[in-house]
Amino acid sequence: NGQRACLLWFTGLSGSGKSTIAGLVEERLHEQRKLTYLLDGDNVRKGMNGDLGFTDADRIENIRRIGEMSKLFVDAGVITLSAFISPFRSERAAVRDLMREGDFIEVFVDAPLDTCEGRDPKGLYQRARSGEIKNFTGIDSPYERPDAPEIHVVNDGSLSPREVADQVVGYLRQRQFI
Ligand code: GGZ
Repeated sequence: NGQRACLLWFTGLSGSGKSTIAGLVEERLHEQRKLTYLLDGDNVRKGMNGDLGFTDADRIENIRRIGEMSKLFVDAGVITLSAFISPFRSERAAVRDLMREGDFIEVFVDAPLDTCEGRDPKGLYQRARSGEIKNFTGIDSPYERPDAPEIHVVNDGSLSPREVADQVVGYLRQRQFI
């Protein structure tokens, strides 16, 4: 299709808005007739990675497989948006190393833990606080903030999700991906 493909890798806490922002970026890309695919927990953890849970080892394997899968999509010329907590720097770096220089765009969706916990759309933080869910990111499992993401957006409620998504779109324009 002649388009320049890349991998937009959204990382952040549960409830930070990764999937929402990625979905809104995708809408903008579709307006430009771009071919895209959004990978997130809803379509990956239920299927391909249905055998994995949330221990450190399982998260590492989750991200490894998603990285490989994302690379295949990018090879096929698809602008790929992957939205996973991906809490560990080393695993994000490993995905970056799979990709050609410049094709990996790390998007840090930054929202304070308090804000994410306040949103708690699935009630998971509450269950983590009560001890019903173990190894919950931000509660009893670590999140390593990116040191040098290509894009750092703050999604703490001060901007609308649309405005945050358009910051990502602005980067893609500036870099002439779109
Ligand atoms: C973190 C968990 C957990 C634990 C279930 N820790 O906000 P959500 O619900 O819809 O998205 C979260 C999703 C995280 O899966 P990822 O594949 O993105 O994680 S990782 O990159 O770390 O492998 C959350 C839900 O699964 N969830 N249990 N213990 N999030």
